[in-house]
Amino acid sequence: MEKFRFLTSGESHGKCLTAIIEGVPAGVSIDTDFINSELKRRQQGYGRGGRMQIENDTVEITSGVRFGKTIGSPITLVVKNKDFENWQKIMSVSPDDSTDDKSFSVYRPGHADYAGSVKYNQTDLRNILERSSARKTAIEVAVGAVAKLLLKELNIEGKSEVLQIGKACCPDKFHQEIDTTKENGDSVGGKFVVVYKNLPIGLGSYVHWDRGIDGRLAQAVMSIPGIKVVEIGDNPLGFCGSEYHDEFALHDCKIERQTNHAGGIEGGITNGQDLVVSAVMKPIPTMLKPLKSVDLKTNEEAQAHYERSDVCAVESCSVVAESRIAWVLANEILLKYGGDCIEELKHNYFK
Ligand code: EPS
Repeated sequence: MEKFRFLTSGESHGKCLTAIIEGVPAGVSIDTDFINSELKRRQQGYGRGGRMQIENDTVEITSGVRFGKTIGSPITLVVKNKDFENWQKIMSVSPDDSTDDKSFSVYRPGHADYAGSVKYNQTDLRNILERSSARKTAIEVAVGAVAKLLLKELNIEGKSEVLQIGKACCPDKFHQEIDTTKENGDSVGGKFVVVYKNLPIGLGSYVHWDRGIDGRLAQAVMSIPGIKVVEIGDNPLGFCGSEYHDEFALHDCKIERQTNHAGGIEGGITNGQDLVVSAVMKPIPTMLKPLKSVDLKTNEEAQAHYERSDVCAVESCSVVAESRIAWVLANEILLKYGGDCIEELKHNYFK
């Protein structure tokens, strides 16, 4: 069930990225500077490639907001691709501009190239790269920032932290790990955690398989490009029940817990503890050190395609995950508490 809906469009080197959001109550304060600061956070992180020197992502809001507040109508967000200036002919809509420049036909193992080209019957892998690119997460972060602004009205905030890059588990080793990887012409992934505090008890449900908030969060985070593992709370593998489950105690007649192995969800429902979601991002499949592959045009073995890319994007990915989680939480809050305007939502929420 969705209260909030959004669709995005846009290719990595196309003119712009666009989102239309429906379902945000009227009266939510929209701070454009905040959205832009989230976009900036996503662009940062050690190990990003040359593209991030070109882009300076900022949002343009073209509908749904008036004098700094939502008015209940669909909100349209646009983030321009500055790099489009260099790609106008290559990404042209017109058949008259058709060119092989920047087309490629050797699959990158681990990328969407192979399965995407078979699925969509494309021989120019550029047509797969452009939308499968993580560039689209820029507009998703803008959408997530709107969800975060709604959550802020209810005093709910989240943050993320990188836990591991490659084999390095200690933050002061992260840069060195990325530098070494880059020198080797390779790429590297890692692990991050997102924590949201001050959530109400009762978001999600156990009554149907698709109502569990853990499942919804897992889907939202797993579908970020490059994510291969999502965990809620501590990985229970190897724990006994008596070690893993979070015992209840009474303190001044209030229920308290000393541990939060469950990560804030029991039975597919938020339980009032901090929500803890962690995820593992695989190494980016575009590498200077090419892997063995096949050229779909010649049907001969070849070295995988390389073009400008990132060595590591784990920090950016953690910002994207914060946004996706904000979206899921905002949707669940609207499902539970309802409200066509912020006053109605706050009345229902705080009563
Ligand atoms: C990406 C390739 C790189 C990344 C890009 C994702 O872009 P380019 O091919 O233009 O150098 O920088 O990420 C972004 C553009 C971004 O905004 O995050 C890919 O192929 O997935």
